[in-house]
Amino acid sequence: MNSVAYESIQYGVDGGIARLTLNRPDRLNSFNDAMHAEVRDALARLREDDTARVLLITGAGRAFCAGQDLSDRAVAPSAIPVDLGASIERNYMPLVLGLQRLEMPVVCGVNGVAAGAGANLALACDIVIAAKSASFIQAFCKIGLVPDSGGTYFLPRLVGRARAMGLAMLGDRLSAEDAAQWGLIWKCVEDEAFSREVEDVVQQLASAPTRGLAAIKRAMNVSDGNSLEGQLAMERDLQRELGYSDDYREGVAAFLGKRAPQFRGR
Ligand code: LHQ
Repeated sequence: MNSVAYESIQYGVDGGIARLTLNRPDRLNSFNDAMHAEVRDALARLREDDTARVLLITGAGRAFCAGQDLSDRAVAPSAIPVDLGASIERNYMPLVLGLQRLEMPVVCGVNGVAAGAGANLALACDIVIAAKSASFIQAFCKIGLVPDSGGTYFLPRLVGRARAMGLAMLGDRLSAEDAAQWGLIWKCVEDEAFSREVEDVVQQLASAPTRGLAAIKRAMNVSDGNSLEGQLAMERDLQRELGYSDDYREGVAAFLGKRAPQFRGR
């Protein structure tokens, strides 16, 4: 186990699985500047770690993440006006872009309530599994703000404009079950089955063809802004690249040999 000591998060890599747990349970794992800095540091280490093949993000305690810590001095309205844009630029933009650009699958295990930027952090991940008792709240409208961390990007793409508008303007709590039914997340599972289910998925991804999965992610992430022709060309280029990989060779050999493949992520 290769782990680093942090105060607001837990982070370690073992057996190809990087685990990042938001760990300020008494504040419902809301983000302050210090926690952002630790997450940035962990993601920088992860990018340099060639043993890691999947990232799992989850929360400690009863919540996943309540978004921005509204009591943090960096964002608290006071006599001196605060520039929230600076906080977004310093913290949330690199976080969301960092996860999207990470060359491996990112699984989000939503163990409890995900509110504000916490909800949209989950949506920025590649596979989101929520416990049945979890929920999603676009809380921004309740304090006069706009959904950030990609909320206005991901929501209409995932659930359509009508539902995106309802969520963003009313700020209602969406149950994990409805989130799955609406196509906001991959799956909602019973609370008792949650840890097992998340573990099964990350184990599967840790022994999958990592380069191929990274290419799937790259293609999906640009597909909205691309024409069909552009996307077909991208698929061609990615397929060309992957056709030279060890994992493609192994996958085909295993299929023809009627045995389980041993992918190395190369
Ligand atoms: C919190 C928080 C919290 C501090 C619970 N902060 N203490 C980006 C950049 C710049 C500026 C602003 O925003 C952003 C992005 C954003 O994320 S804006 C949205 C920020 N988040 C929210 O507005 C959500 C606020 N939290 C809630 O609405 C509720 O806490 C939820 C619905 C998440 C959970 O409700 P409950 O289960 O009833 O728990 P609770 O409200 O009793 O919270 C437990 C404790 O955690 C409590 O403290 P206390 O000392 O009374 O035990 C809360 O004050 C604290 N807490 N969220 N974001």
